[in-house]
Amino acid sequence: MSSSPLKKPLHLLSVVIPARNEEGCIRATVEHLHLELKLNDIAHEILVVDDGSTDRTSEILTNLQKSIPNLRPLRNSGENGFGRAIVFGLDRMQGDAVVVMMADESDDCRDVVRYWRELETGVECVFGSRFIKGGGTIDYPYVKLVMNRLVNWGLKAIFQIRLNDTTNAFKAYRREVIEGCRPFLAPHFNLTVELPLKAIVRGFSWTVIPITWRNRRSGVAKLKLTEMGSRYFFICCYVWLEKYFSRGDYRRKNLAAQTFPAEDAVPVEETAGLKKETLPTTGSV
Ligand SMILES: Nc1nc2c(ncn2[C@@H]2O[C@H](COP(=O)(O)OP(=O)(O)O)[C@@H](O)[C@H]2O)c(=O)[nH]1
Ligand SMILES: [Mg+2]
Repeated sequence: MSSSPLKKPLHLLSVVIPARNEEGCIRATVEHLHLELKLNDIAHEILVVDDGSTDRTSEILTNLQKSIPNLRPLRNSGENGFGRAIVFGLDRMQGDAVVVMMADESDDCRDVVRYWRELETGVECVFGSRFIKGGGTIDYPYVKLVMNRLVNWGLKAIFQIRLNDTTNAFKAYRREVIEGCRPFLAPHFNLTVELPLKAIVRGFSWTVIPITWRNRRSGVAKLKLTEMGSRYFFICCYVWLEKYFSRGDYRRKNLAAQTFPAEDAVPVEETAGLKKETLPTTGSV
């Protein structure tokens, strides 16, 4: 996708990392990320949002801040939850764009740099996919992988999108997208789908790049599919209803003033009174 001189230039990247009981890996996650961004001359702040850790996560972060001034450890004093923690960070970020990243070293810091470079071209959201050429996973638990492929296939079909890794939280957004997708309803892991689906449904531009993921080596995985299934279903229904029945009430207001050059603009097709989008993507999704 070509760059747009009209698009607001980016100066500061915020990385929001939810963390709960991650004493075994939080130091390495923050140190590696900071180093990678520094080496690539990307001005950044790292917001780690802890809400309810009972281990040394908080203490480690406070100590780490002495050597990494870009780190802002936050503690969500309200109700706990993965989604709530991320929104707590989004409410406090100072950057012009944000990458949501996990604390357990499953996401690759070099992909954060790639996200930033894509955002700099003018696109409003960058979605990584582990399931396109160039992407990959290491040690993905089999049951989760099967569920993941089924759910993502379903989302592709019902939202008519060419994105095959919607359910992964590790994605990048310009600030306008975050503001344009409020209010956020998902308090738990279901925020991982609310964010990208709403961004797409509300008309923000997006692109897909390959990313890699590896399973955690310390700590415990917190996602419980049995507890989250109905919550994912609820949030998908909510965004789907918005897409087809809200008559565009929540879509970004300045679609006509899209700052992409004509060849990159979001084509909007009128189909039986409904708006169908074909969004610009890279990769074979
Ligand atoms: N702040 C906060 N972070 C959470 C919560 N649940 C999970 N996380 C973090 O969210 C990320 C993803 O969780 P993880 O256990 O790796 O999920 P899984 O690998 O998909 O099972 C990790 O960085 C966790 O520390 C929560 O309730 N609050
Ligand atoms: Mg994980």
